Amino acid sequence: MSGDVARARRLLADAERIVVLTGAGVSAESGVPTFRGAGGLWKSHRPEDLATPEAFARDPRLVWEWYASRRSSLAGCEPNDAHRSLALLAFSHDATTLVTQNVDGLHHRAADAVAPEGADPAVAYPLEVHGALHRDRCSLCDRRTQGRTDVDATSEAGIPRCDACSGLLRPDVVWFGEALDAATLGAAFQAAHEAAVCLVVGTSAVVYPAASVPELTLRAGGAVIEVNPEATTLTPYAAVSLRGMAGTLVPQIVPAGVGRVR
Ligand code: BV8
Ligand code: ZN
Repeated sequence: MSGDVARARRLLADAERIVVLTGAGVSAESGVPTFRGAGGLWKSHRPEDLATPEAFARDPRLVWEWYASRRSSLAGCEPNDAHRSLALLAFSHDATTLVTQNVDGLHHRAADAVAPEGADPAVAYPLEVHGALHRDRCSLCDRRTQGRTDVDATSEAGIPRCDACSGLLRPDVVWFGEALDAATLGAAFQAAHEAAVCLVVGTSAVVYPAASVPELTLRAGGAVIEVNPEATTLTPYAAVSLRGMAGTLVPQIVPAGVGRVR
């Protein structure tokens, strides 16, 4: 085991409170394209240009085409060992808060899959600061419903409408320029401030305010562990920065004996 992996394991094992921030990279090995990686670009559009309320107002059909294709490709994706190990960490270390920027729901599915006998899977459900792609939200009355899997985005007429008010439905995700849910973000920031260790897995750490999570831990005197095949802007501030894939490294650094419910 490399010295850095051992150091990361020790930091996590000794941490009184842990906050974990994940990004698209934690789901890459599950087949979910990242935002800024090679497979991340979508046709000729940049996510930053499509994931905005302006784009939806301008061309709801195009935005739904992108989200409907992401929703249907997610149906074939399974959680990977990184999702499962992070869920086991939350079950075995009860002062662990998972925070994800992802909208793919794979952390929830991992928690449901690995929950020890008698444990409440919600213990390992993450704070989803950017919402969830499997839910729809009415753009008029804000009503939330289970996401439609039969969206026909080939024409404006095929875009789903709210059963209650006939408003256009949208994916229940936070777009660029939109505020995050204050309670969810507040809980993430609280956990970050109190954490002895912030484990950052698979994020380029460019999107705010989510990227403030590790910064808050550092500012409060905590340590950052990073897992990413590439260096990021966070790397110089990390106590340990592990170069590699989440599915390989996260199971190695989550403390031994993980999975025993305390
Ligand atoms: C806000 C949901 C204010 C949608 C997402 C100018 C104008 C307007 C706003 C701004 C501006 N400048 C800055 C801003 C703020 C803006 C922002 O930060 N922009 C960035 C681009 C500079 N933020 C916002 O707009 C936020 N809102 O500020 O509101 C406000 C306040 C009050 C009232 C009104 C308004 C909202 C941001 C949320 C946007 N929504 N997602 C959707 O999913 O479609 S963000 C999107 O990016 C995803 O959630 C994604 O997770 C997130 C971050 O990206 P990453 O997860 O890091 O993914 P990325 O591809 O970048 O990196 C993947 C990493 O994994 C890489 O480092 C790679 O090396 C690594 N990797 C790859 N494979 C693996 C791996 N790691 C490990 N293992 C592997 N196998
Ligand atoms: Zn409605």
